[in-house]
Amino acid sequence: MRTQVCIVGGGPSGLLLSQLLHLKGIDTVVLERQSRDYVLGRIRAGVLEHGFAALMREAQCGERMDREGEIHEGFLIAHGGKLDRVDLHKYTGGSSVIVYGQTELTRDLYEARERMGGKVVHGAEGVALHELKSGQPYVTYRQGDESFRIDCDYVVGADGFHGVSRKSIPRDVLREYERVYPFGWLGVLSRTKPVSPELIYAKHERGFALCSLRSQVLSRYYIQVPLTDQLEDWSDDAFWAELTRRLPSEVAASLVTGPSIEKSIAPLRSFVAEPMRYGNLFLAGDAAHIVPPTGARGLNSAASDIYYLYHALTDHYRAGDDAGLEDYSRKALSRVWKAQRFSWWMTSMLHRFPDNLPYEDRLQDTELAYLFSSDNAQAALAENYVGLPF
Ligand code: RFL
Ligand code: PHB
Repeated sequence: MRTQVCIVGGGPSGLLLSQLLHLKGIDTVVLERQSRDYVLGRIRAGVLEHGFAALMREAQCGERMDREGEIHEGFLIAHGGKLDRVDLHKYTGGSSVIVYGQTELTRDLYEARERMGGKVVHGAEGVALHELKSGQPYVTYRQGDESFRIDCDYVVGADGFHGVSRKSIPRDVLREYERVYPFGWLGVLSRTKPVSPELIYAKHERGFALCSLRSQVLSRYYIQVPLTDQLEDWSDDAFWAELTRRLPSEVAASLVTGPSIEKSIAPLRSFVAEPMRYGNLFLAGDAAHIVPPTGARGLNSAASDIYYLYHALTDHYRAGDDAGLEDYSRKALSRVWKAQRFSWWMTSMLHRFPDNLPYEDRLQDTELAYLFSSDNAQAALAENYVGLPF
């Protein structure tokens, strides 16, 4: 098989790039290890920046997002018995975020790829990248008993944190920066009315909690848990009881509980791999960087990579201009690090750190006290939360 751009990974990054390039007449093949149902079963992000939404529309995949997604002009932070609101709209000159689940967005991308005859291979096993430094890279994989080879101009590694693409870059070229947090998030999806029309991030002495949603009938809640906790340790009843303890009483009083539809534990990690290009391989999304979910930046950071890569590849194929490809890693990383900083800051401010000195606990409280006493501090939070420009 031959294609122009071989994309490893059929998550949101890979599918969005494939769809955007297709509309510019650039041929791609997407290789995904899992089945479509498996990918759609992973409950992840819920908050989208407008830059991401604009890219979905450009990819002709924004219709359902615009119909069913909710515009959120602010969110709440519960701390020290108070419930304060961050007014995104006021502090960003009228901007906001869109609440629309990653599952739905990925479904829209799959459907668009199918409608336009895009080639997405599921169940691609043993994907391996070859000759990345030569002008003739190729990718091999197995499907069942059969082996395949795809010759291409470029390989895009959009295969997430555990993918093979980043690992194909020699150790002496790649530099990795990492911070692993001493806790995870236990998440529950339930078919219940959300406790609040806007998201609530709650700092509590027992640990962080987040009240989020997918729609007015579908709620998504998280609580901070120790890394040693297992899913089996958490019955639905135990989850609701702990969430209730961590919310202000007036919020807890209106919490509607119900059976969990999905329950999972995600460890929290900050990670960046540099550079994001090696020869004819370009990394994008979680394959190159991970943030703790506290600032809702993960998927949005992936979107900015895709934006840069989409324009760089279009300039290459349409105008013979390689400036965008040459500058991709630098440009992408400059925005990636800002999302890292913001996610680290939100995480540090809102979680309970078991090894904190009492001094550090007081600083954490002071960070919040300062935030809600300063318009400038709230404006800084707001401009990062709605997304820095691409
Ligand atoms: P993905 O989604 O991990 O997709 C990568 C795909 O590659 C496939 N793959 C392979 N395919 C072929 N060969 C191989 N060797 C392969 N290895 C892997 C995988 O099966 C998979 O389908 O990466 P992508 O596309 O870069 O997308 C990134 C996002 O998924 C991620 O950043 C977000 O979900 C992070 N995130 C959030 N981001 C936000 O912007 N806003 C949020 O509100 C938000 N909430 C979250 C989150 C992530 C969470 N978890 C579980 C980590 C909440 C949570 C709980
Ligand atoms: C979610 O709805 O899954 C979600 C929302 C906001 C975050 C993280 C996750 O910061």
